[in-house]
Amino acid sequence: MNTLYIFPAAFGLRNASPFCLKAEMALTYLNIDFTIEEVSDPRKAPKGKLPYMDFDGEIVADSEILFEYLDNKTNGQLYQGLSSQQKASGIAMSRLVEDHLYWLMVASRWLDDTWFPHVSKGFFGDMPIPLRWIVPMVARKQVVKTYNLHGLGAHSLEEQKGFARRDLQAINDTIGNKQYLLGEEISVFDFTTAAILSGVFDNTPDTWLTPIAREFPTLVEYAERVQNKLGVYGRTTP
Ligand SMILES: N[C@@H](CCC(=O)N[C@@H](CS)C(=O)NCC(=O)O)C(=O)O
Repeated sequence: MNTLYIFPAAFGLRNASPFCLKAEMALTYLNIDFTIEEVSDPRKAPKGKLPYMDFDGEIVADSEILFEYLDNKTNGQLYQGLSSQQKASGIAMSRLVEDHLYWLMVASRWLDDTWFPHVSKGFFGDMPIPLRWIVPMVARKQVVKTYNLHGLGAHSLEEQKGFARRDLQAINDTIGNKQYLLGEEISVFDFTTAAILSGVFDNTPDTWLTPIAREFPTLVEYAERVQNKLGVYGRTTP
């Protein structure tokens, strides 16, 4: 029995975490049977974050470590056909989207006073009062702290928008006229990139990041192409 643990649906997203979505994409791509279990409190996860996976009692936590595990388990099917240069470009892109753009997406949801109520309702709305009031504020403080430690929190909103636009431009220019990041064939790095873009385009309502990303029609089409190809969507209704 293979079980993937992810967050419950929230603010228009069936799979609210890009790390969870990319894991789901990889499992689907490899035709691996799995069931999904929702976890509301990531502190219960082995590394305090989602996703993690249970393969018949063998626990694998972290989406990139899961990719390595799946690649080994399938005799190299996940990274199959990629040159070392393509793999290097893919890893570099993953770092850009997951260690930089991801945090701007988090800030656009959690740190914007007008958007935070959607986080609060989506993630904590089922809690009993007074936890429903207290826990979101505590969690938000933790996000503020992490964002400041990352360094992005030192910048004005306009400067953060500038960073976001340059990240998105870089993804846009990497795709160029190709169907996918690395060429005409889908690769594991498209799961990582499209999962983040789905989180930017499909959270409802738009955050401040969404219209910046929509300045790049290539990215809108690309995110759809990857999700359509796999039949795995970040949003609630495909
Ligand atoms: N490096 C991890 C990152 C996972 C991650 O950051 N997950 C977030 C959700 S998008 C999480 O569980 N956050 C909960 C927390 O930090 O308390 C991976 O690739 O799986």
